[in-house]
Amino acid sequence: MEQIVSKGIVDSYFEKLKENLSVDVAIVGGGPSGLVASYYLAQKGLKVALYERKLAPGGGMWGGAMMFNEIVVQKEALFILDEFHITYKHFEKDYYTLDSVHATSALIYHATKSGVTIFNCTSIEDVVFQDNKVCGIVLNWSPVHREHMHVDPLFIMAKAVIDGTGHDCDIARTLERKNNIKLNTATGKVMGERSLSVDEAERTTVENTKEIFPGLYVSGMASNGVSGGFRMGPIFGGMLLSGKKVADLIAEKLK
Ligand code: 48F
Repeated sequence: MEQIVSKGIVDSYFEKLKENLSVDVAIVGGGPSGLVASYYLAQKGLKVALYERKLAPGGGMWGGAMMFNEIVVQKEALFILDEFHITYKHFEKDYYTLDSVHATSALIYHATKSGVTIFNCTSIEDVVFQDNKVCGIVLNWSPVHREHMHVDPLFIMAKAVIDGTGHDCDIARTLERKNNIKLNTATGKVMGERSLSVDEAERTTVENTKEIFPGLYVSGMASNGVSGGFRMGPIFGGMLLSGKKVADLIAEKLK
């Protein structure tokens, strides 16, 4: 019995890992924008793997605001909530509230159900850079990073990579720091996030969602971090719409 349990887990995990050594799209970060992007890409028949450094994907969505587990979404993004069968209620004007735990778990459930493979406890520390293009990611276990262990990583090849790492825009920063290149931003560099301005930030999150270097796209708060946009706090319509936009851009490119 003990051997069956261990063998079942080891065999099926390694099968999953081997199947995903090369993917169409590798998504770094399991926040709302990354999860929504993964779902729409998988729905279009693409092979998608999502890497999350924490135990649970969901990023900044579980906690609502100040741990009040409710979030706000505006009318424009309701079609995405409907697609994920998420329940919401009207609050005021064009704004709706929803339970953040219900919403986050629904994003994860429908992403995986549509064929996305999620690798949790996995940190992406670099990209594969060939012919002046991002063509994969460099990964290791999160505890290896946390303990500063001197252990070499492995690589996953991908036709497109999404930096969905939130406020840190970790992948874009690493790419810029290591390679003396120009990003597709106003300064050619990671411009850094600005202070809070909800309306402006919600709009620019979607506008700033784009390919910032051949092979590397940004979504969600990483888009604003890279292009110098504002932060917005616990309103999530922009994050969801950004995930949908980056999926559409990549699907069009890979067609
Ligand atoms: O920050 P996060 O939720 O990303 P998002 O999709 O959404 C932002 C909102 O949650 C919120 C906001 C409001 O509207 O401003 O912050 O832009 O999730 C990013 C995820 O990426 C993971 C991190 O643990 C988090 O779950 N992550 C960050 N760096 C890495 C990573 C990395 N190098 N490798 C793997 N995962």
